Amino acid sequence: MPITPARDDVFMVVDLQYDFLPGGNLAVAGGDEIIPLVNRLGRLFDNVILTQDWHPADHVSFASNHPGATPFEMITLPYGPQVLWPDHCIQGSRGAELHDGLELPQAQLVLRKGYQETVDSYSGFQEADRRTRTGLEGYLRERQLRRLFLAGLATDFCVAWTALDARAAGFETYVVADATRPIDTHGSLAKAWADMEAAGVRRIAAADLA
Ligand code: VGL
Ligand code: ZN
Repeated sequence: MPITPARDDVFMVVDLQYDFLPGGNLAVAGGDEIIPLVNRLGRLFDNVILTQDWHPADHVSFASNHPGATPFEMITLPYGPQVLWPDHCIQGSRGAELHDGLELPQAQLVLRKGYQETVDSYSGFQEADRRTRTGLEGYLRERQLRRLFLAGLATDFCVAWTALDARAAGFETYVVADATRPIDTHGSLAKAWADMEAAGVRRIAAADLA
């Protein structure tokens, strides 16, 4: 039985920005392949929201801001472990723009995250300090949206953290696996799927939606 999106369901498209696509500063392999699928899925939903990674140039997650560090190294920050990344999604830069090929004209919210210099934010719901809220939960509740369907980049970071926080907030949460692509560093992909499964996130394929 296909899953048919209802009026109170929402399709959430995570970080489909140039820096995460081939040619970008933190390119996710095959990231561009999901765009046609995301566009097709988007047409099934009345409600679409987008997230946009949005960092200041001096962001704590950039290896370039830690003398001697190299990208993909792990460090410990006051709020816990942090992967250091190449500079990416700098506010106002081309790499931070949403991909032009996205055809989601009905999208209702673009939620920017990771804008605080000292805290990363993979999740659309809360920052990596695990306490600063973005307002997304309140937005979804005020609009009485019920089930979340997630696609975008990257499976094991922004998609997974958003899905886990959606579950923690009590939303029925689906990840459309083939409409995502992973970074996979330090075992992040296997851990992300294990954590999502344990939290009750449902893993589906685009073909399950109609
Ligand atoms: C992401 C690493 C750093 C993501 C964002 O969108 O998954 N990954 N910033
Ligand atoms: Zn980022």
